[in-house]
Amino acid sequence: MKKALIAKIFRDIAEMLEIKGENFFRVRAYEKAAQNVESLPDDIEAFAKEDRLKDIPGVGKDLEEKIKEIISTGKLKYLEELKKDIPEGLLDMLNVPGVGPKTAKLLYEKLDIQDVVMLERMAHAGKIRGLPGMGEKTEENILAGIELFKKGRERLDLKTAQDVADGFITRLKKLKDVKKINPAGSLRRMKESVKDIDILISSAKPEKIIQAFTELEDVRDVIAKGPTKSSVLTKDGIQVDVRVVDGSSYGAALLYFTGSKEHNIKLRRLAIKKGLKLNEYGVFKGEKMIAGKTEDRMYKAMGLSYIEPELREDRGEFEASLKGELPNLVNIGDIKGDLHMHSTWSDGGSSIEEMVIRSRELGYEYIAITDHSQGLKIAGGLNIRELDLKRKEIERMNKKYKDIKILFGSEVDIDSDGNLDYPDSVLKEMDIVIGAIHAGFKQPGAIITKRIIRACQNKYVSIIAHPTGRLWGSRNAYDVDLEEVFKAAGDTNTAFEINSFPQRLDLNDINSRMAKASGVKIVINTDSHVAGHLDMMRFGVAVARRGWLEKKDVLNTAAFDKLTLKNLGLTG
Ligand code: DGT
Ligand code: CA
Repeated sequence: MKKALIAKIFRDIAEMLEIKGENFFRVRAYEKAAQNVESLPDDIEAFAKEDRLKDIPGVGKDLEEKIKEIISTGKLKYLEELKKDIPEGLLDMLNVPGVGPKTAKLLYEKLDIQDVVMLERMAHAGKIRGLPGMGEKTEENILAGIELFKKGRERLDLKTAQDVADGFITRLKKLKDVKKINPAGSLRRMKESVKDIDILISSAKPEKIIQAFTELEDVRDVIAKGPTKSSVLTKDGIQVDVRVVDGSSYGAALLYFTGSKEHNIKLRRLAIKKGLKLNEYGVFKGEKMIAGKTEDRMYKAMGLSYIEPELREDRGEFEASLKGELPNLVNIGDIKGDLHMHSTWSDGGSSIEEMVIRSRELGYEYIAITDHSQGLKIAGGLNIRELDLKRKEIERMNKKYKDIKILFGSEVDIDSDGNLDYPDSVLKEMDIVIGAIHAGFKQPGAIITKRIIRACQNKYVSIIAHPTGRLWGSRNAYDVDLEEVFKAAGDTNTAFEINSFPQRLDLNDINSRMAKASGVKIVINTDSHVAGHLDMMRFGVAVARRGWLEKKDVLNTAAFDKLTLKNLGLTG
């Protein structure tokens, strides 16, 4: 918990300094420190006790003192000082796509805009177009950005939801009267975004459990409280609902509260057709309860085989279950390697060796280090000379760590015409080439589609990364014709990525399923920028499962000598 707080304070400082127009390097120093603190594998309080804070990259004397202050007081005087000059609402405004520190500063100084609500009002009133360098188009962009910002706020990304749920479940599990406990709702179905968190408990003492739940440290408000259920808001304003049921109905309740609503409705209809009654307590034949304890028995009582939570969206799972044709979904344990990650060679925060060490801990057989390409200057893209040095480092690492194969690659920018950012002669020397779009998102659909198709046609491009470009809360998917693109992928044997980053999850569930139907192979990657990100793989796997993918549909479930990526193995 402390790590997240420290990282947040450092990021707030970085943004405040940026608004104040401070030196770029000071701003970056705080951002880097935030990233490095976050990715620490250990508890930072233990680190501080052992006097090892300075071992964290980017943390010197000054930041060490600041971390200590946050650990002991829960806040930082320096940030409180900065807040006197800059209203906190301005920081929130930076979360609106299209509003950077310079714009925020200008809006504040000229129009006294202090938060997103005022920003929206002024943009609607046409007051922003009068400022230097701004016009009607800027106003339109700001309003569109606010829409995205609001959408991002309405629902939580999957990782945040899971972290919050884990925090509650860990504490609730410690109560001695809790027999079983599970997340339910959209979180259990691993939907890419979650509105509120549902937790189901079986216990013989519901009132005691509910009382303890409402008294947990993270609870800010109790919205509703009854003998067997309660809803609360956390300190961050996230709603958590807990329900306590008897063990004999646990399966029925879990089924009901996992949803989706559409799945439930269809299930109840099916029960009626069979002359049965279904509710959150069980399946009944007349007055007699014939199932309720486990979900498996519930499904069986209705003549169905067990349906995994990720499939419960009424997207054909009943038909498949009745025919015995449900997919055997890919599991996190099937993943043998991660083929998209960055290192300190470009914009990552961990060295190649640190990435290797964490990947070995995860049990991977292979990874690809795929830093950005030369044109992407803001992300520290590598020029051709640097590529050579990087390759040598990878060779050294391969000698040092014999139990994992480290592939030399790059995430190569696809330019606005569909050309790749290195010449073929350079691409040819790589083990793996990932093509990705990083600019020109607003081009017409036909052009973006053509760009990606051209990249697929390059014989060295093995994978297209984050194929639709959407970024949670800040950027909609670009207008790309996936049907066309998947056709080209099939023709050229190019794999498509499911990017596991919670803000991306791109391809998403529906598009992944469509890729499979078009015969396109999928790779699930993390696109890690620090070693700690490698653990995000589970979110990409969740998307794949929601997309009905099996082990055989996902290339990086293969052992290294069976890896069938286009162009892999052509080089040394
Ligand atoms: P969310 O919270 O919007 O991300 O999505 P869910 O699926 O978690 O929805 P939520 O929290 O409103 O309800 C949890 C589950 O309870 C839902 O997945 C299915 C069940 N449920 C809720 N309302 C209804 C309903 O009106 N009819 C039926 N059949 N089931 C419902
Ligand atoms: Ca929910």
